[in-house]
Amino acid sequence: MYLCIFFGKLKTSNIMRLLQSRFIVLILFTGFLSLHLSAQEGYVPTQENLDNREWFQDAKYGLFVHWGVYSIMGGGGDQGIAEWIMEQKDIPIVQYEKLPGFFNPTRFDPAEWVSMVKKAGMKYITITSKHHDGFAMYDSKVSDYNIVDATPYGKDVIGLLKKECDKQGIKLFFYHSQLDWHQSDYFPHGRTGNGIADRSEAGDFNAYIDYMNTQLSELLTQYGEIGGIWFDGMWDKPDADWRLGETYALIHKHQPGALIGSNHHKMPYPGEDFMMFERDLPGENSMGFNNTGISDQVPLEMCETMNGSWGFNIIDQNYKSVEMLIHTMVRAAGYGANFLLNTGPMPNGQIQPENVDTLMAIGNWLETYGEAIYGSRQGPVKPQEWGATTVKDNVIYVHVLDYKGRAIEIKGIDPSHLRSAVYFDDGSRVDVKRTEEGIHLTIPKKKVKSIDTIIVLTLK
Ligand code: JFZ
Repeated sequence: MYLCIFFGKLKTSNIMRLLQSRFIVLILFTGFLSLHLSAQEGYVPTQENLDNREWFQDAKYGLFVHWGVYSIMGGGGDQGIAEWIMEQKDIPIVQYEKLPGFFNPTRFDPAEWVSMVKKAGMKYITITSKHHDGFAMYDSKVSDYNIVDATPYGKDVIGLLKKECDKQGIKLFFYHSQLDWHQSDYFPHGRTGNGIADRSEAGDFNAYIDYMNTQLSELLTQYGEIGGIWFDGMWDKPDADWRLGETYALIHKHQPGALIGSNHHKMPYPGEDFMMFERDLPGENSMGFNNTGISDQVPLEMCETMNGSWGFNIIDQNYKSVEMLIHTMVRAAGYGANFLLNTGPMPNGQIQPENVDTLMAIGNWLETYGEAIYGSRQGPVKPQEWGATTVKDNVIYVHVLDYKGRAIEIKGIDPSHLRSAVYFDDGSRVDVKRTEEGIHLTIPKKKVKSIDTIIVLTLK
């Protein structure tokens, strides 16, 4: 791109002459270099990676897990996001380092977790391997600040979970924080964590990136094939040289099939295999930080909390209803996006019972209606107030989530191309009217379902 813009301004006859100038060569070279360093330029996904992207889009629904030594604090009595407690309460590193000593999740039962995930209708898990507090929830050799070396529990929960996932056919992704409030080489500091009194006052950011890349290599080599890496935290130092190209190449070298995504709230950089939206439907920017467009190059995913926190919060009872969460999942599917629903396990290793109930209820719904979600892609009509559409082969699923009594308009469908239009529930025929631009669907009151009235349009 740099080259195109540069050359675009010059006549070709002048280019060779200009190139003879070493100065220009130097400029071009630095241009290449900074592009190279900013992302994995020229990245071409392998066939395996492309297949995994298809798998990912078919999967549609996964469990996000925020679990770390912060879980012990349970949000500290505040309503906020509990995994940020170190920074919210400005807990000095030396004090925070006491937490691993109390982390003993004796009730952690990976088989129970994964069975729950399966019953919930979820196809993958994305778990925090390291959050912003810098504590590795797995067996890391490059730092003792990890679950095996620093906790009385002493077991690698990531490894145990991975084994169980393999057994039960669930893919495992790792959330990995680039931001690190604990590592001394994470310097200069970024936008956050500046109230933590004993953070280092000098450090070598390049050494930090080396450390992070080594930890990533551990995650990519110790546990067999993983689903991918979910990055977060670059936004803390937007202008730093994160050496993304190197990190992404390293991941794709170790595991060409692994999908990389990053929560940087920008359009995907070269080397990234999916785009994510945090607590927002793609393109809707209700949070104020998702103001980029929607990529049509890579799969999409949105993540959402069940209450207001990612990590376990002992006081936050503000749970979203089953209906609300299903609606979000359906609307996400209507954008072609996956739904990654979060739980923050308790410090004893169990999942909050309230969350289990919610997950089971959604799983129940999916048992009946999953056909209209799994394996689907974005339908012909973008999500509207009334609902969303998904499509699979020659079938369009019209998900009516909020029927106001007005006809539902589906543009671009000629009634003569319709083989049938029926209710998902009982196969009875739906009232279809031809309009100038497509069709109108009207639903009698008695056919309206409380969560989602699904109409199945089969094309010839
Ligand atoms: C991030 C994490 O900070 C959070 O703890 C959680 O893991 C979530 C899934 O991802 O959330 C963000 C992302 C970006 C900003 C703040 C929080 N930001 O841009 O300030």
